[in-house]
Amino acid sequence: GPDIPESHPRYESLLTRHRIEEGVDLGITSRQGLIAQGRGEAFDYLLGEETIPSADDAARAAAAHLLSADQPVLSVNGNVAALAPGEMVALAAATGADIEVNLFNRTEARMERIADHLREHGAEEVKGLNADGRIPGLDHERATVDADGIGSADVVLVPLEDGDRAAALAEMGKTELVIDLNPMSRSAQSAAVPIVDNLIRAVPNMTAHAEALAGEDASTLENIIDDFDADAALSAAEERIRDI
Ligand code: PTJ
Repeated sequence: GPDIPESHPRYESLLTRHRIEEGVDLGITSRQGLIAQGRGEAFDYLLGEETIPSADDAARAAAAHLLSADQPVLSVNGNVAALAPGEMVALAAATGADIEVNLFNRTEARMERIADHLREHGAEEVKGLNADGRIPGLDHERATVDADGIGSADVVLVPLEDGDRAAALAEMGKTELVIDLNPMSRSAQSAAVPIVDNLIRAVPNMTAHAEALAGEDASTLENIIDDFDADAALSAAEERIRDI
């Protein structure tokens, strides 16, 4: 692993960078993923590198959505696989969701490496390799999904999603949960639940909320979902960024 002293003021950020670099070396993360990470870090810095209260509310609402869903799916790309593979497996276990590899720059080699990587981190079934479904309104490669995965899901978690695909999934009527550090990104704007937080913090936080809510009845979950206001969450994040 990296030789970074834990006392370093930017320990977490350096560790995260190392994971992304390693992801590229392993053929899991795309080179564009490095750029995406840099963009995310800038927003994280402006947010104070912490989970702000509105993002915690969003993580709880997202957990309630996953627990209430008929067919929830967690989408994993090259950045997510490098940064939080075990954490995604834990979230899937806590919510009963499926995991599907879904890439912006799709190559068979990267699909398979990511699926293997997830299995090494405890995933039992990894979807995405059948590629027998389509998201309407996108070009062939970017539209490809599994028919029995994202294709028929009612609730989808799309962390770090590209804006076009986020909009196309919302257009299909799916309830979209997005993790994105940029509250002004089109993905965050098209989400039913935008979680403006670092993936590294947001995924374990969602799992903790899901575990805490596991025994609740359907109407309690429904109230949590109804009380969540996406526009207010985006405004709160933007205010936090501007006020620093
Ligand atoms: O592996 P692939 O081929 O599916 O490609 C994945 C990336 C992320 C490279 C691809 O989807 C892409 O290019 O995404 P964008 O358009 O750069 O958008 C990524 C968004 O995620 C940006 O709004 C970033 O601010 C945000 N982001 C980056 N790192 C993090 C993040 N949000 C939360 N946590 C992060 N660690």
